[in-house]
Amino acid sequence: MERHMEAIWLYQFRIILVGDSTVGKSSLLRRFTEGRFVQVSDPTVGVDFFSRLLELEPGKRVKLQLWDTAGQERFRSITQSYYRSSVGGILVFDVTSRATFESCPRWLAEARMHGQPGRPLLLLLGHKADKAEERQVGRQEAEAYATAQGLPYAEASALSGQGVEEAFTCLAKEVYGAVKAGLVPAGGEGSGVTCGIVPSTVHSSEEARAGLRPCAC
Ligand SMILES: Nc1nc2c(ncn2[C@@H]2O[C@H](COP(=O)(O)OP(=O)(O)OP(=O)(O)O)[C@@H](O)[C@H]2O)c(=O)[nH]1
Ligand SMILES: [Mg+2]
Repeated sequence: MERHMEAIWLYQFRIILVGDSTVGKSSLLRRFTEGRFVQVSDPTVGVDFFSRLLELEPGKRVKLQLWDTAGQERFRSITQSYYRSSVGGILVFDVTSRATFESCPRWLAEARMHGQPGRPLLLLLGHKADKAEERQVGRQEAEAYATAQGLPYAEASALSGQGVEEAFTCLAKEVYGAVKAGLVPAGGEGSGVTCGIVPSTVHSSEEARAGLRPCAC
């Protein structure tokens, strides 16, 4: 019974992670979905997939379908094809590498060009915040850039775990708010939002399994 209840979520959001190679996208996703840091991380080839449930308000859970893209230039065309069906995204740079911050306008332009109008909703993330002495990009500067672009800003470290939960929660709440406000279509073809099962209306695990209850939207 408990296992089936675990599967209940209100919405599923398709989220894409982008940013230069080695900024730590895969490490961040491993920390968020597996709760651990893996020291040696190979460059992502093409695209990888992770998922996790997140409780945004008591009893209101969403499932995040997380697409980990490759930062290497040769995979750009593959990455581009994922913007269209994503409702949210995290644009990651490494706070100890100025070059990765300077690439952000290019990533942003690409997301805006290949996504649907107004989507994906993006969050800018300054990563590897544990390496304070090696910083090349200050928090204020990054925050100012994010604000100018209309994006929320967060900092995190996959190594220490600092700020990781908060960053994903912040983005998921942005998306949830947009869905509730009707700014993003829920359940439409390629919208990046799938309607799930409303926990309060599920009466038995059989119904939950069969997906017999109405959609939340
Ligand atoms: N100090 C520190 N190092 C990190 C952190 N996250 C990742 N790294 C290291 O950064 C390197 C690159 O990490 P990845 O997660 O593979 O980077 P990526 O963005 O997925 O790279 P691509 O798949 O090529 O796009 C690895 O050596 C990680 O161990 C962090 O939070 N702090
Ligand atoms: Mg990777």
